[in-house]
Parts: sequence; structure tokens; C-alpha cells
Amino acid sequence: MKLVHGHLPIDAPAGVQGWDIDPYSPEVQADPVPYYAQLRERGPFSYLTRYSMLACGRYDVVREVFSDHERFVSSRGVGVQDFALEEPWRPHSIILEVDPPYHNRTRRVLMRALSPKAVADLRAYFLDEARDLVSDLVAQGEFEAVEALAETYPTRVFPKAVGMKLSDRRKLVDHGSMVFNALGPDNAQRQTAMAMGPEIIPWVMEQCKRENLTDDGIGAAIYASADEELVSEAEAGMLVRSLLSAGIDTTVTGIGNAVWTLSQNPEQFAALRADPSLAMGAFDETMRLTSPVAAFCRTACVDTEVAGIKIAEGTKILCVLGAANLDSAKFEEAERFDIKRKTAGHLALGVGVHMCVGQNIARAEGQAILTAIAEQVGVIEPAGDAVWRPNNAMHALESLPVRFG
Ligand code: OVM
Repeated sequence: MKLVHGHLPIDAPAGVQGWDIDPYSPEVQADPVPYYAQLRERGPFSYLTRYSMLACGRYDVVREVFSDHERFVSSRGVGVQDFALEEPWRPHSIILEVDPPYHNRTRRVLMRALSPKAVADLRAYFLDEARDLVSDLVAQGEFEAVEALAETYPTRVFPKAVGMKLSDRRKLVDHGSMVFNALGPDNAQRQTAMAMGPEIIPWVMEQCKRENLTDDGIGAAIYASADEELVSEAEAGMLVRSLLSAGIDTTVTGIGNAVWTLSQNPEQFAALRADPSLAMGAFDETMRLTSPVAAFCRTACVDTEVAGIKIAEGTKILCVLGAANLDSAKFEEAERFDIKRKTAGHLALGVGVHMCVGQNIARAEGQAILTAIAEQVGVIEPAGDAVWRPNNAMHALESLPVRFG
């Protein structure tokens, strides 16, 4: 069987129109909102002719596919490649790229290590660091917020929380870029990211070892689960790798996008300043509006039907979370940024058994930085054009010149 982009080349199901758009092109990724709207308008599914796979963007459809792990599995990969048919670029993730019942075991270990209680112990530290960084940036006035804030903050506090003895902003961010770009086709951004592998992968794997972690961090909590024989020592190391894969680019992007949404909506920033306790709401609304993780795939493991469309076993389905989060059937005035909105039910962190296991710590980082900004910054003004960074799975900024006044 000849594969297309690493998966079975399925035909368009009855009732589904072909579409020649390339969702992985830098043009669409720089400005995805019109693509999201078209995807929803076209119907429950579109057939991506360039990739021989389905895509969905309506809230109800994305939610159904994403939350039904029995029909739509993650173990065949959450990118375009079908791991049942082609070897992945690295040993698969034992939390993201597996199904129940195995998934339940690794999920439990990470749930405990990243529990609300574990995160509560980090909050004061997160807020101190956020206040220090923001006060430096206020002193600077004008700066490029992707590097100086969005990348700097998580790469300072998260490795510390994990218990890494040594952080390296560039390596951690580039590693995230590899992991997320790997989910797409073999295009330029994937190739550029993959070329960094020899420099980055050995370093990351080294940092995951027990002897390179302090005995009081999240990493140590995961290794403690190995002592209790919930997982093996090798599995514990793989779960630390998952922290470093999923815990950097996501929060970097969420925080960068939050500074962007606030810089674009001065009246919303004024509301946040007036009441810094809205920081969590502002971060959640940024996640809903900008969907840092724009899309993940699932693979149908049975012949089935969704929204009246017959889907064949082996079909890759691109679930466009960014489109679902802007569906006006679910969210009133969906394209409006409103930090007081009820964001419950947004899909930026997924839904179902795989829903973001790091969300407590991710939210704590976002809340800390937005609280510090609300406390110390009078106005956030754009100081040049925001530029988006092409990425096969994320909607992330490349550069964001701003002024804190
Ligand atoms: C992992 C992982 C988990 C979530 C997201 C992610 C694609 C990776 O376990 O390595 O990025």
C-alpha cells in the first residue's frame, strides 16, 4: 500500500466536498481565521485533497471526534502520520500517543505530579518571578515580547518547577518547535525544525534522567511513581520528556498571544488593570480566541459515522480546535475578545480523556504573568507589526514589538 503523507490515502466520503486549501502553508497559518470560517461553513467535514484526509471545524463535530477515544484513537499519532503504518520520528509519547487502558496508568502519574495541590505550592514563586520580569520590562519601555517575555518567563519558571538543574531557553523552545512541527506534513517548517534534532534531542533526553533532577520538583514526583511501581523507571523518564515536549511552546504561545490580545484591545486591558483578579479569565479567553494548539489529528479505528458522514477505518481527521473555538453556534460574538466571557467548554485544551494534563500549571503561569502586568503596566501599545510564526500545529507569534507604558 502506498501511503500519502504517512497515512492511508482515503477517498472523499459521500457528501463531502474536496478542498484544495493547504492548512499547513505559512499563508494560512499567519492568518487562520478566514480558513477557520470557511471550514465551518463548508459542512461538518471537508476533504483535504492535498493530504487525502478529513478536516472538521464546527464546534459540535470537533468535540465529538476529539472526545470519543474509542472510535478516534491517538495511538496512531495526532499528526498526519499513521503510526500503525509508519515509524514516528522519535519513540512515541506514552501519554499523548496512546489509548486507554494503557493511557489511564500514565495519565494518573502525571495528574498527581501536576495536581492543583502541587501547583498551589508554586504560585507564590510564579508570581514573584512574574513581578520581577515585568518590572524589568516596564523599565525597558519598548521590547520584543516573544523573546523578552513569552519565551523568557516559562523557560525560567517551568524548568525550575520540574526540578531541572539547568535551563536553556533556546534549546527548550526549539525542542517544542520540533515536537509540534513534527505533526504536520514534511514541509519547510517541519524540515527546518527537524534539522535541529542532533543538537537538541540528546540534550533533552539527558535532562530527563533522574540524576539530573532535584528531589523536590515535578520530575521527582514522577520518578516517585516509579518507586511505587505505578510505572517503570524508563516510563518515568519518558513522562518527564512529555513535560518538556508539551510544557514550553504551549505556555510560551499562550502568554505571547495574551500580550497580543491585550495590546489589540486596550479597553479590555483597562478592565484587567481595574481588577487584576480577572487575569485567569483573560488568559482563558486568549486561549479560546487564539487557540495556541490550533489543531491535532485523530485516526478512525473503525468504520463509523459522524454528523451523517460515513468515515472509513484508517481515516485521518484534522480536528481544528481554532475553528471550533470561534464557532458562533457555541460562543456569542465569537471573534470578540472579552475577558469577562464565560469561556467554559472551549477546546483550546482539548476535551475527553486526553484533555491537557498540564492545564493547572499552564494556567498558573498565565495567571501570574497577567496579574503582574495588570499591577504594573498602565498601557500596552503595539510598537510595530506582530508577525506570526509558521508552525504545523501551533498558532504562535514570531515577533511582537510592544511598549509597556
Ligand atoms: C508528549 C506531548 C504531550 C502533549 C503535547 C505534545 C505535541 C507532546 O507527551 O510528548 O505536543
